[in-house]
Amino acid sequence: MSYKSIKTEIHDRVGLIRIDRPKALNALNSTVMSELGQALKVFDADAQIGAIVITGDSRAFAAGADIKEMVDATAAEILQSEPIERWDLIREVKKPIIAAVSGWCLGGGNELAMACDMIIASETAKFGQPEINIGVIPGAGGTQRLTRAIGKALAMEMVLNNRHLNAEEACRYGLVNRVVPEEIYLEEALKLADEIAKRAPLAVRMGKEMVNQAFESFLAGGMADERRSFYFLFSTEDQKEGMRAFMEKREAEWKGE
Ligand code: DAK
Repeated sequence: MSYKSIKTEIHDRVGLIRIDRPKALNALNSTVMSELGQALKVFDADAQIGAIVITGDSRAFAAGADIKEMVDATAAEILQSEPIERWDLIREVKKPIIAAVSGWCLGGGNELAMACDMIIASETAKFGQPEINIGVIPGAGGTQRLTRAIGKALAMEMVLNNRHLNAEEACRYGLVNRVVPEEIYLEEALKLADEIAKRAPLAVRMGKEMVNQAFESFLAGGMADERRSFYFLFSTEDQKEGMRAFMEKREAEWKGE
């Protein structure tokens, strides 16, 4: 299968997906989200594949959803847009997914990494939920999974004041599994995926499902509420101003309306 904005490879029993929009710091536009969904489905259905790795490049895992694509969206359009289904699809994948993260891991990028089952970070990884800078909030788990992973105090700072975590902090606070030098972060993720892929497939599947159940009880309600708040913000002037200011490379002027 050939894709436009991602690349896929098979390493023995591991399926690798690389997000491939380096000029836009791998911002997750609808093509990426749609292709990511397709690739995950293909690997999940392939009996030869036992685990999946998602990565970007050394500069960015992904700097968030594509702001240029969202700037003029209305609340109704965002609510009806097909990529929402893609954000949900990752939760349906039965095989373990490891995010191999280097560089920027922001907004929707961090939400994508957190939707994976484990995160291997390079020393240069930087995690954040900067949506507040552009007049919105996280819309794909950034207020929910993040809070569960690192606790309320830090999650508040990240969501309300764009506090970033460096790789060492992200590891200390439980967001990532481990931090390794940039030269080997992908290799390390592939190695971990390969080890898991060789284990008893049904036990791995049940193990993933059960750990997620422990982590995600009550998550669905929280995700739905988060998404409604996110949609609502697309009916505000501040969302338009925030996203336009990003594109025009200037400071936003907030009106609170
Ligand atoms: N979208 C589009 N383009 C982006 C981008 C993004 N998120 N991030 C970076 N780029 C582009 C820049 O515009 C620039 O393009 P050109 O100007 O060269 O054409 C290029 O990538 C390189 O970026 P910079 O020149 O800005 O690079 P710097 O090293 O100076 O800065 C940075 C790196 C990561 C600090 C900066 O690029 C930045 O602040 N980026 C935006 C980060 C951000 O705000 N991310 C959150 C986006 S909102 C949904 C659920 C969830 C979401 C959406 C929908 N549904 C359920 C429907 C998620 C929303 C978000 O993620």
